[in-house]
Amino acid sequence: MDNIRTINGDLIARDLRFAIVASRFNDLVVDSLIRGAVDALLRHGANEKQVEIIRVPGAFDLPFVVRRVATSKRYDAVVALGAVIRGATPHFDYVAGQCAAGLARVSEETGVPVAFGVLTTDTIEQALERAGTKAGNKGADAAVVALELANLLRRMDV
Ligand code: INI
Repeated sequence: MDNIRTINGDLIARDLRFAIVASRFNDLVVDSLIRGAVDALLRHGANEKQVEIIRVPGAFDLPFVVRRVATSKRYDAVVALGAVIRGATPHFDYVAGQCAAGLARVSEETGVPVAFGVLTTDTIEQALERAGTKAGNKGADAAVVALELANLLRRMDV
């Protein structure tokens, strides 16, 4: 193991630029995810000029806008934030499924890291637990992943 070259992305924001693309739907939850993401980036050395926040109506609308953001060449990584909360109909499955699949596709096809910070929960309580209360803040977690992936890409020579 000692002789095997290992490449890791570090967690230093340096001169990297980040877009946080976040939905307004369930904004009580999503606003906390945004606060967590911004706080994580700033605490890892970013300044406020390195971060931009773009709001979209709902989680279903994230992939469309994230694709435009990712192809703009203005950002090293994207943090996609939202909250899809199950209701009485199958609507949840369409919104959550298309959102997750669309974001994965954008990341793969553009080569720009897109961290998935979209909560998919059965209840509002479960969402709030993951937005800065007892289960942490998934917005902050996604921001750290975006940071690591952006640094990893810079370090990889492929
Ligand atoms: N959008 C969400 O972000 N979360 C939800 O829970 C949600 N539900 O349940 O309907 C939701 N719907 C709106 C959707 O994302 C789009 O904005 C809409 O369909 C227009 O494209």
